[in-house]
Amino acid sequence: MEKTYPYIEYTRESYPEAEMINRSKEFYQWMDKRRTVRDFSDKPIPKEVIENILLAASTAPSGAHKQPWTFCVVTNPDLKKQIRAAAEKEEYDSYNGRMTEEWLDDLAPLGTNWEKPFLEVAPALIIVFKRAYEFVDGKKKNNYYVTESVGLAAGFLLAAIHNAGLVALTHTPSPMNFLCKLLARPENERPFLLIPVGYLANNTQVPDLKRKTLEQIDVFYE
Ligand code: IYR
Repeated sequence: MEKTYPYIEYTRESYPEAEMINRSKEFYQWMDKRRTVRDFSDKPIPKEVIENILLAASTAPSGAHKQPWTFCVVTNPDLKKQIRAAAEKEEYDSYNGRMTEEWLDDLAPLGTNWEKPFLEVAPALIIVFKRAYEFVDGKKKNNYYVTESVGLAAGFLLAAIHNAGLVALTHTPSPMNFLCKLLARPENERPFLLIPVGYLANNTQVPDLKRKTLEQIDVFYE
């Protein structure tokens, strides 16, 4: 049995140092414009845009190239309503007893609460599932570094959404098992993130938060 991939030539253009510095800076400044938002317009987004965003997410590296992810895209209003109801039920319990005082204190500046209107307003909800394992010919097959892989794909997904001129929220209703049932997912899939996507609503405000400085995040060993 053939066990290796065929290998193909791969080249990648590189840039003179000055251009590289410029490109890296511009990319950082463009990424820095991405903000998590909770206010979406209900304007629909073209399906082709979502498909391209998912394809971009799926270029992420993954353990043994298993690509252990499934992206469920919910645009159906009835289903969005059911997801909102189920998420709010869990969130209500979380905000009213399940979350620690410290956690609630940490969230207070963001002004979040158990109400999640964006789950109905945003034109699309992308629910990222991690595939704990696969079934191949009726046999269980392992996936590797599943959380790392799916985290990387989710990062690529957020960058692709930003690139399309759309906005997103990385939402983590907790617990989120209700999504397995509502979306009728197979037993090898676990919900990872729920990402509402859409156009930014008019007159949106975001907290004026500051990102860590380079000095706070880097340690160079030269
Ligand atoms: N999942 C809850 C609580 C929440 C938790 C964190 I950490 C946040 O950064 C924001 C919210 C919610 O969605 O409200």
